Amino acid sequence: STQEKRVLSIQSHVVAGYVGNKAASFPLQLLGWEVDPVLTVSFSNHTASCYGRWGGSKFDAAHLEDVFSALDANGLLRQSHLLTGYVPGADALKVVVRAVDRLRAVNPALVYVLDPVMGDDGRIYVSESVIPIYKALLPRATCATPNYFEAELLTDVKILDASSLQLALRTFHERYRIPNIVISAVSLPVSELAKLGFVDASSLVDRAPTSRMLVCSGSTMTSAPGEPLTTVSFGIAFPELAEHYEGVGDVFSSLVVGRFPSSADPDFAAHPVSPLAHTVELAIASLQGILFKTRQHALSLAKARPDMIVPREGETADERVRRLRTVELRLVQSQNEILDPVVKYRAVRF
Ligand code: PXL
Repeated sequence: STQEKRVLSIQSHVVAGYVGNKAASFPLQLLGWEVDPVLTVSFSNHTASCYGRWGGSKFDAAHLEDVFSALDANGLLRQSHLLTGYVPGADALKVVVRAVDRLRAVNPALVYVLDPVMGDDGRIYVSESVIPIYKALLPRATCATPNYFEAELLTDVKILDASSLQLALRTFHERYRIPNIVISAVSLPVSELAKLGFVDASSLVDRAPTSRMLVCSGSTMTSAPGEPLTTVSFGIAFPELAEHYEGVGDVFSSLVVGRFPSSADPDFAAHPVSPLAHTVELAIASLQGILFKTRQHALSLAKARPDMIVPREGETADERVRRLRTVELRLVQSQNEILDPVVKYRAVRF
């Protein structure tokens, strides 16, 4: 029998810091989930350039195959939910495809949240040969959570404005028959937000006025297979932070799994936009809380550790900023924000 509220999470491991399974496990466990982590790599730290280097290895396809076949033989592939993230090689990702099919065979009601982790802001950090395999995986997923760059790679739609964002959401449903899609964040000028139905976009900016906002958007297919496509889609707009932290997307996809619509919970059916919109409002609210805590910590570190902000000899301005980027997400310190998020940014139906 299937085990409820148990998630198989196929992602990276890092010793120091919070990306991949290190970022996903704690929020999920705090929300009451059993987490079965499968590690795709075991590294010292994340691979973004701010650390200079990383140590450790990727696990190859044979290793993953061995892990999955032992789990299967022992009756341990009975999870209710599946989350996949950073899988940097094509052969390893092909093994994941077979694991998905095996999990679905055991549990036809499997909820699979696919985070097609490939890169960010124009930079790919996995082998490009994973792209066609993600395209083959998407029709097997219940929901995908690409960032805007990954959404562009998978839809061939360049997301520049309100209409291209809506086209990208629709293309996911049309091309991959995926029932739910969440594009985690697209940076749009405030003028584009009005076109998406945000009443007074400037009123959403609660910090220094800016001409750009981030929009997290989602869409659920409401038509039956074979019928003309109908969807309910939405966006949530929030101010963009100046700085960048690694692992934000991994925490986000873990919260989408952890808060995924459940027919047992009446709050989802009662949401004015859609069950998925309720999920994403809660996930964004938790992340905003985590980012606030992380930002406070970064600022106090910069004060207490002037070496992090005082220029070193021969160092460029970019290198100096990168030293601050080694600040990791404050997950352990953000338990209230994860458990009891305060929803400030609401979903608007497109
Ligand atoms: O956050 C994505 C991610 C996951 N896993 C590893 C990474 C990164 C991003 O840099 O390095 C190992």
